[in-house]
Formats: sequence, C-alpha cells, structure tokens
Amino acid sequence: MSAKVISGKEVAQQIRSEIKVEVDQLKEKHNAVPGLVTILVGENPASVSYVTGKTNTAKELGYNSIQDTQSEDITEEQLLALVDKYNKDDSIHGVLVQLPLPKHIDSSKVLNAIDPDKDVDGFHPVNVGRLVVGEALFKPCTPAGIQELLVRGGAQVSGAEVVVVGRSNIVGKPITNMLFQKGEGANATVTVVHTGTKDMSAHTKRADILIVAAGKPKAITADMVKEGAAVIDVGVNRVGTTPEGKAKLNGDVDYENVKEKASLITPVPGGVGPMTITMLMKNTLVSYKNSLGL
Ligand code: L34
Repeated sequence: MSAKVISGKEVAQQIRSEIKVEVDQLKEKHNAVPGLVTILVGENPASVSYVTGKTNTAKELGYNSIQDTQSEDITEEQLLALVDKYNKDDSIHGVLVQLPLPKHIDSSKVLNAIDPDKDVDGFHPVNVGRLVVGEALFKPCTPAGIQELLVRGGAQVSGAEVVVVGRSNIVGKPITNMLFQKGEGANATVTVVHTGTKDMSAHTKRADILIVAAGKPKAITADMVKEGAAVIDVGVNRVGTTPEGKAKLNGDVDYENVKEKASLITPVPGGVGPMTITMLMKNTLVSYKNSLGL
C-alpha cells in the first residue's frame, strides 16, 4: 500500500479562505478586525520562520497583525510588562509569546501572565483546565490542526486506537485530552508513549492513528507502524540546507518507508505546520467575536 498524502498546505488554504470570508463580513458590519500580536524573543531561525508565517498569514486575512520582536536579553520583568500592555489593548484579541524563551526567563510565568481570554495558544492553565473538562475556549493550535487534518483527511477517529508519541504541553498532552473527549472528531482510545515507556513499538504497532511529536528525526520507522495506519508527523527538524541555501526540513517519521505501509500520512514540510498557523487565525477570530459578544 502507498499512503494517501494529506496536504496540510491545501487544507490550511481552504480553511483560510473560509476565515477570510467571515472576517470580511464582520469588518463590514462592525467596522473592526481581529488583532493578533506575536511576541518573538531573540533570533532563533526556526522561531523567526514560524513567527513570520503567523504575522504574514494574519496580514493576508486582513487582521491587525503585529510582530513584536525583542532582543534576547530582555528581562523577565520587561517581557511581563509587554504582555500586560497587550492584555489591556482593545485592538488586540490574541497575545502569543513564541516558545522557546531564553533560559533566564521563566516561560510558565510569562504564559500565565497572558489574559486567558486573549490566550489564543490555549496554554494558560485556565484554558488547559477548560480543555480537559470539555469546555475549551481555545483549542491549542497544533493539536487543533491535527484534528482537522484527521477529519478532513477522512480518518475514522471515533473508536480508533490512537497512540501519541511525546508528552509535551504544546502537543502530546493537549491532543490526548482532545481525542478522548466525547464528540465529533474525537471519542478515541488514546495511549501516550514517551521517553519513560518500556516498549515503544509494542504500542505504536497497535495504532490505527499514530501521532508523532517526539522531536527526533526517524523516531518512527516502518517496522513500528501497523499496515493501514494514519500517521500524523508533527516533527520539524532542521537537517541541513538545500542547494538554494534554505533549511532542509524532516519530520519525526521515516517518511519514505512509512508511506508504503500507512493509509494516510502528512508530509514535512507542508503538513501540520501550516495547520498550526491556520488554527491560530481561527482562535484569534473566535477571541475577536467573543469580544463583540457574538
Ligand atoms: N507559543 N510557541 C508558541 N505557540 C506555538 O504554536 C508554537 N509552535 C511550535 C514552536 N513554538 C511555539 C509553532 O508555532 C511549533 N510551531 C510551528 C509553527 C509553524 C510551523 C512549524 C512549527 C510551520 O509553518 N512549518 C512549515 C515550515 C516552516 C519553515 O520552513 O520553517 C511546514 O511546512 O511544516
């Protein structure tokens, strides 16, 4: 079998055009647009690339889009003050601080300072709690993107054996919490494997849906995958440079070999990444509509 490749790029484009229609209508009616600020600290090339993607997409959709880039040596206090400034700004509906932050800054302190109503990443403990009890205000962007890809790619999620590789706050924990909830695009049986797992492939081989956020190239090889599984590759590893001098990207899955065994697979680049950005746009739209009481 050779898998159907789900293009996150195409699905993302589709959802973005749906969002654009709604934003244009709301602008006409309310004479206002969604506002998103993305705070970037330092010059990590991966972060610069992702944040630029977010800022540009927001601009394309007609948002008030601000990229606030700060030097690597900004103090924690200064960063907290910056977050507070945007919390209080009525033209801003989404406040995002790109991770990772430099070591001298306590990330959780910064994330906890974001107004939960503007926390379009869904990382604030209040929003994590809402997600866990099934009352999510904002679904975290990468997991929300994964769920959309599964649903729009035609995977049967309800009743599926899902195995999540990795337990991060950004991907592993929230996708687990989303997929075992009752409801559309969920209702699955979810197992989480991580660096403390004794026999990783015993679990991954059982998966109807395998979600890989391990942060390591080729963490998943073909022998670890069940014939016909749907494989979502969340990893983005910079593995070298292309002849044109651009970063060469690989996921966490041995794509060429796993593709021959899976029924569905997402590529890297052009898979989950563009969906993360799109779901951020969706969350910002939700926050803006909430602010209008819609
Ligand atoms: N606060 N920090 C916060 N929120 C997030 O949701 C993120 N994440 C992760 C890192 N830190 C964060 C992202 O934005 C990962 N991530 C992310 C976003 C976009 C892309 C990848 C990861 C993406 O657009 N990937 C493209 C390739 C981009 C490139 O060439 O560098 C792709 O096609 O996969």
